[in-house]
Amino acid sequence: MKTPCFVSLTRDDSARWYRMGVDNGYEGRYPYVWLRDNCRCSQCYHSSSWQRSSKVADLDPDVIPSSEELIDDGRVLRVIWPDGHRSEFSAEWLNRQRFSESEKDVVSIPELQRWGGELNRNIPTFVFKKLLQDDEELYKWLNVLTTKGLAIVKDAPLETGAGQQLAEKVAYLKTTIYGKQFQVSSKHDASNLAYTNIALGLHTDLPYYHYTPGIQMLHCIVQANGLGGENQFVDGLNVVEQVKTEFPDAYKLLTTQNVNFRDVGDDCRAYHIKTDRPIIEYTKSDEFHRITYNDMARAPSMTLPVEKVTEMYNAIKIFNQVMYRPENLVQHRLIAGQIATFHNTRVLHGRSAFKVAEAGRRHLEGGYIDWDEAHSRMRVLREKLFGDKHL
Ligand code: OGA
Ligand code: NM2
Ligand code: ZN
Ligand code: ZN
Repeated sequence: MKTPCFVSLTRDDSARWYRMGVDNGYEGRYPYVWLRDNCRCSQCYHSSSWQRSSKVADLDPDVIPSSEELIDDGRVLRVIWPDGHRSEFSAEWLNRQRFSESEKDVVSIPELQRWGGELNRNIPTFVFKKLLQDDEELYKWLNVLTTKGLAIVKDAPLETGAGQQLAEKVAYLKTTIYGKQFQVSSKHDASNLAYTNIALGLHTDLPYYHYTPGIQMLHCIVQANGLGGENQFVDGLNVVEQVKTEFPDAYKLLTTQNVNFRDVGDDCRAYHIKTDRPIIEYTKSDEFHRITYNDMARAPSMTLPVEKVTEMYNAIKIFNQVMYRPENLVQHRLIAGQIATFHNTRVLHGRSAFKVAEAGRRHLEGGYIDWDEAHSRMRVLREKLFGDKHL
């Protein structure tokens, strides 16, 4: 692609910005203060850290440049400031900085793909070894987790540590009160219902954390040799859309009223964690943010006004019924060597009760990765694979 050049430059001192035309047809407005704040000279910008070294204390928000010129055949804008300081900006760089017209970050605000029962026997699948060896494959897997929120990784070794290997291709495992990685098997005096053979209804993990983990991995090392132990998955986004159109009153409660979650006990250490928030959360700009749903960990104490309790339970029940509609549900019985990987705060997961015969047992190893680091890895991979650049 040809490097862009400026073809026009006009001052607007009352608005305090330049209007600049680029030879690709784009016309942008570049506020003076923003240009001054983003001077890339070595006094203002520390290039090896990609960080600003100038300070707002020295910045005049109303600054008006003394003069400006296009140099290098329009490829560079040079600005002289009232104190004599000089800044140079390449057209290529300014062309990518388009303020409100900036393209959305494809990594953190992707086109979300809703799904339902059609993923039965059709869950996107990746091969463990390939993910460790091939960056393009790694990007594809992370991209599926970002857009759909569910993927199976198959052919992993039948021993603990596979999840950690995968996590370390992205970043690292997130440690929680259940440890860096955790062993899901039936235990005496279980610290969590997950560590029994009882069914787990559809849920998101660690709803009682403010910093709930973003991605979950469940690596099947041994599946139950008796009946049961299947997993269920549902696209929470799909559920939210159905609740929104069919049950607007319930939707309103679920998006506005906080629900309390808590976890008390002793695992790696004694703990008592709690928080409260709405089951459905959207961002200020109306982007889907997250779902928090977990019957096991809903707290007995409720911050909700007592008058609202019964209608809240009705709303929760509606959410639950929509989740379990057969057309929304995906069932999958993991086989040893498969790792279920999913967006923990979008895709709800559950498990059927199970039985083991004789000396059998069921053993999954679990671990979490956070989205900040997964997104970071995706951006770095995009730079490498597709030539994406940062500003
Ligand atoms: C969990 C969980 C599912 C399973 O440990 O949080 O949901 O299949 N486990 O045991
Ligand atoms: N474990 C598996 O959020 C939960 O309590 C579900 C989490 C114990 C880490 C289980
Ligand atoms: Zn400077
Ligand atoms: Zn779980």
